[in-house]
Amino acid sequence: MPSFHFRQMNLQCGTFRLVLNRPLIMGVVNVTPDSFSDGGHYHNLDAAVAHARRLIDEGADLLDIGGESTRPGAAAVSLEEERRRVLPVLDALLSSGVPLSIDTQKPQLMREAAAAGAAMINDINGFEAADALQAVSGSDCAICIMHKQGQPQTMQQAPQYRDVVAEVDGYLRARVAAAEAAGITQSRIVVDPGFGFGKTLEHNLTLLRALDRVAAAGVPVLAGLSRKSMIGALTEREVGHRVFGSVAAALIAVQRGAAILRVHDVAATRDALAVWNAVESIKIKN
Ligand code: HH2
Repeated sequence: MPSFHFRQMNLQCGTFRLVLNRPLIMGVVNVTPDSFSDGGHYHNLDAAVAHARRLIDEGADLLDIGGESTRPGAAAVSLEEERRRVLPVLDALLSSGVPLSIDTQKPQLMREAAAAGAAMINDINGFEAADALQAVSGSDCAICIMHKQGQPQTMQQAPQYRDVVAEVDGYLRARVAAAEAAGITQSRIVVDPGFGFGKTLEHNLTLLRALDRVAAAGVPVLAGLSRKSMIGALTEREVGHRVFGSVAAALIAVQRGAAILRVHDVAATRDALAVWNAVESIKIKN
């Protein structure tokens, strides 16, 4: 197994400095009525905060709070509504001791979240909106740059690549360069191939198998495979029954260099990583 250079990396993440000498778990907190994985479960403040605290107890190293579903066909959410969903949850969790990421495509909300204490901004749109990079460059937030092809409403209709790994890797490298040009140092940047975002099952599997090529860009890689339709297609399970398949995919991702796993099932992922970490750190006598 190759030894990945993420082991020597640190990530500046707001006031936190994360040492990436083991894979980290990012727990998903969807404050939405319609997310594909858990829509409606944690839609109000109390339920979202209680869920977030449970994920921390289960071993989440950081949390990703989102107020707009990105599943194909999801309704667009206004800035006002997304702000109303997300910022109170962020505020309530500021003292929780873990870095808080905000999952948004809206530059104005990025700005407000950074000012309110977010440690990371996660943008499935790769910070392509006008002003998105500027919205975060003056802060100390980390950024997660994700690849997608097309727009969420239609992205799964006919995704096409000549070479999915080269194209995703090339896109992410170009966006890292754009972020650096906007004043964001590499020590604040994470990249994500965007599993399920404008990709067929074959594209997703090819990317997962070759994730180390994306990791070779030298920036930590975040992988979001949890409960996704690729896991459903492979296991023939409904979304609430994809934990085993998701954990298998998460382990494959860390073996191929993922530094951060974005997951719904924190406890299960934590146990799997405990086994993986023990095997990785055992000293072999010869
Ligand atoms: N996946 C989802 C949302 N945000 N961000 C990153 N960086 N990577 C991902 O793979 C990713 C993401 C979709 O999952 P979920 O939040 O559970 O669903 P929904 O978008 O329906 O809220």
